Amino acid sequence: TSPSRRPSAKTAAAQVTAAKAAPFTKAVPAKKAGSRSAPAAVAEAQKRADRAAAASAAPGGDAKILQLNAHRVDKLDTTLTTDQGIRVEDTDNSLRAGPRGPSLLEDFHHREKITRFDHERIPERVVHARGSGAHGYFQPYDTSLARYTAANFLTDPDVRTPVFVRFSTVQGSRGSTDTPRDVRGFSIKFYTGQGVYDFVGNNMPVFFIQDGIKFPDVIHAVKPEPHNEIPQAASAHDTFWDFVTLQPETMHHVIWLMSDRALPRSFRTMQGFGVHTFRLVAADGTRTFVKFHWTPLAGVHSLVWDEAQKISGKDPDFNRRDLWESIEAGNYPEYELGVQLIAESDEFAFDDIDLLDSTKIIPEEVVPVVPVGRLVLDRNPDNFFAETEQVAFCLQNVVPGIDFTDDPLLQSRLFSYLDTQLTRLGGPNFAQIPINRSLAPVRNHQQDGFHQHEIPLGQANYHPNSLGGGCPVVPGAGGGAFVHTPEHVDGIKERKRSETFADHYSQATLFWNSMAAWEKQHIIAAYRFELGKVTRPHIRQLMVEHLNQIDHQLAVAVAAGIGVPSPAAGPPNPGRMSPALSQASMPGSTGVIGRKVAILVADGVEAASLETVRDGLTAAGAVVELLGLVDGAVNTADGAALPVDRAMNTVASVLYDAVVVADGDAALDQLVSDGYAVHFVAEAYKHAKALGVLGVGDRLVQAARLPVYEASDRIAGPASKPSAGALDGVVFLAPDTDADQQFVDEMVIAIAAHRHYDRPVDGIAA
Ligand code: HDE
Repeated sequence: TSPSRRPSAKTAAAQVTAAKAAPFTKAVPAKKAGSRSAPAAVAEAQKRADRAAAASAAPGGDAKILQLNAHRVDKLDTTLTTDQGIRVEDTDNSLRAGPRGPSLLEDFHHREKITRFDHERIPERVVHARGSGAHGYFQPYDTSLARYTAANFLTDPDVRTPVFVRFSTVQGSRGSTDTPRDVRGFSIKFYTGQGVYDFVGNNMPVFFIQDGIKFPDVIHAVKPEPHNEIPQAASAHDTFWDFVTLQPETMHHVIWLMSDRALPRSFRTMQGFGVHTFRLVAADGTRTFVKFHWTPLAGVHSLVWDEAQKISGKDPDFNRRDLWESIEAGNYPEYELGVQLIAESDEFAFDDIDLLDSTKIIPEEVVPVVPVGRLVLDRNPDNFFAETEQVAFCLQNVVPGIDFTDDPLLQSRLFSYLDTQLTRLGGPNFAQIPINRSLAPVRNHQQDGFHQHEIPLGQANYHPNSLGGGCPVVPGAGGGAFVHTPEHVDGIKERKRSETFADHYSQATLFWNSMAAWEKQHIIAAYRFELGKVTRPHIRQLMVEHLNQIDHQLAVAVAAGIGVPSPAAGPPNPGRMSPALSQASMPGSTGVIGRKVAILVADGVEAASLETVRDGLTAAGAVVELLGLVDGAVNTADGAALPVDRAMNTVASVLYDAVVVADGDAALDQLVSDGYAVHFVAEAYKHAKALGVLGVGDRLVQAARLPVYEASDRIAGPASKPSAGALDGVVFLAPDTDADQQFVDEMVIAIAAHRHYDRPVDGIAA
């Protein structure tokens, strides 16, 4: 893909001369490789390579997809063979001495088939084992970052860099549910023309610990307990809270974990963060601290905890399915990259934040997030194992223009990711696995090891050499190489945490203060749930004392729910807020694209309003499904057969973003006497979802004893209800009116708002 970097015969000859002339211990300077190696020419060539690598105009895929195509195998219209290509006679019966006789060892097909099966599994990731992947691309908006970074893929709007993204949960095993209360991973492999850049982030901007040496401890504590391997994918157990209460630096991340951020509605509706402070390095060497933010265009939305738990049973693949189906339907998930930039000279400009402390954010009100580009996910993988399971993210994979900082959490990660792939993927050649392969050429003297796929030519497998023309040439600093930030380092060798890392509570307080009332309620409920599962009273007690350091009201509210005495007044809460932290203050989704809406129907349903609503919501981008009491079709009031998409009992309200009850007296006679249908609307209401009620459909609302009925009664009364109107996300279409389109419009607004948490839901049994 980058012929300009491959030495021609002439260049090679020049290098031989150079190599002979130069002492062998010295790298062959790039400038001897010809005029192309002048820095400007190298940069120009690099730009061309980038554009070529990223050229995505070809139908059928961008450069990465084309590279992967060489490895794709289609079984259609082929004949069954062994791994050696020998055609197989029969794969259903093993070779035996007589039909009832013993199996014969010489049956190589039998042995090969079983052996291959026996070895299908590789070790799952020690954390983030459960994940889902997608292909896509990244494109910067403009050249605005060029002042800060030499990384072309961030600064050239003509470069569309192919990416592979993997989202994950942290705690659970590979087969665990998608919706535990957990952090989500947000990893992106950029196949840039300058080599592979891996972004390995999370959906929360801070981390549990400040020093990587504590990582095994925090992960051991949160994973299933060692004696009985219980509970799976859950933090609500003694070992986690024992660790948390004894390691107060966890407090900030833990309050994020207790918030709705731990329950994303979809991978399409969660943010991503680089967590650490990184560095951008400009072509002239200027360095700038940077924090990376990804913001989804579909809005930042979450589930509620009761719903998340039920989804774990009804559809444990909820997030994975949503990602897959959205991409299949052409509703491509999109995220905007934003950066917080801090001049190197401002490293110590923050009184209360050490940029090297990953348990702290820099509030957006202090340093704004500047949008710089977008990420689009537009293709599902062809094979889960080959791509999503084998993709190997390594934090140390950076390209020129991006560099690390001394954050001690980050520094441990620089070691861990490569190390873990050696076991997980069975040896050092994992970068040759198709999904991990660079688009920029890879040439070095690293060799051999398990699963070597390349056949290196020539005799010289060392540097410096003259036998191989001095190749590969070491391009050096002026030749587009990655150069570690030159930096003066001076210090006493000691095991000591910086005093600037000592504050563990004030940003937890900042987060708490910034929450809307309903977000605070959810956080209190989460602490009560989690600590309610903790069996040791001293751990509950200690946690309440920590919460008291964050906010007294929070501590009192949690204590009241877990049988712990109310604490004495804690330190004063300074009341500082960062509005950008609240999901309530974020821009919601711009519409209902990909939102799932269930319409409940039964025999005798009124077809006209139903069809307007279904077609209107579908046109707005929602995925609308008709649910019958049984599968097949229902007869409309006009006697026509209307196919249903699913039987109600095969799904549940928790799998939808909104529910609409259709019109029709006969249909309602059946729906109100079916407990499943009654439960369906009650549960959707309880989970604060948009609810649409067509005509006499409000009989189901009454049967579910939803307070909205009385409230709307109080406002207008059923007979005088406006022809269409919404109340706390419940949209009515009064009987015998033709405000169907107005109903659709109101419904779109109610669904796009995501949830309606002002409803009085405590008394609803669902
Ligand atoms: Fe990871 N982490 N991590 N981590 N992490 C892994 O690498 C580790 C941390 C994150 O989709 C492992 O390939 C250490 C922070 C994601 O494949 C392992 C420390 C953040 C993924 C590892 C951290 C992350 C991983 C396991 C503390 C957010 C999934 C399998 C020093 C910024 C990547 C693997 C994927 C995976 C180590 C802390 C994010 C063991 C030692 C902070 C998204 O190498």
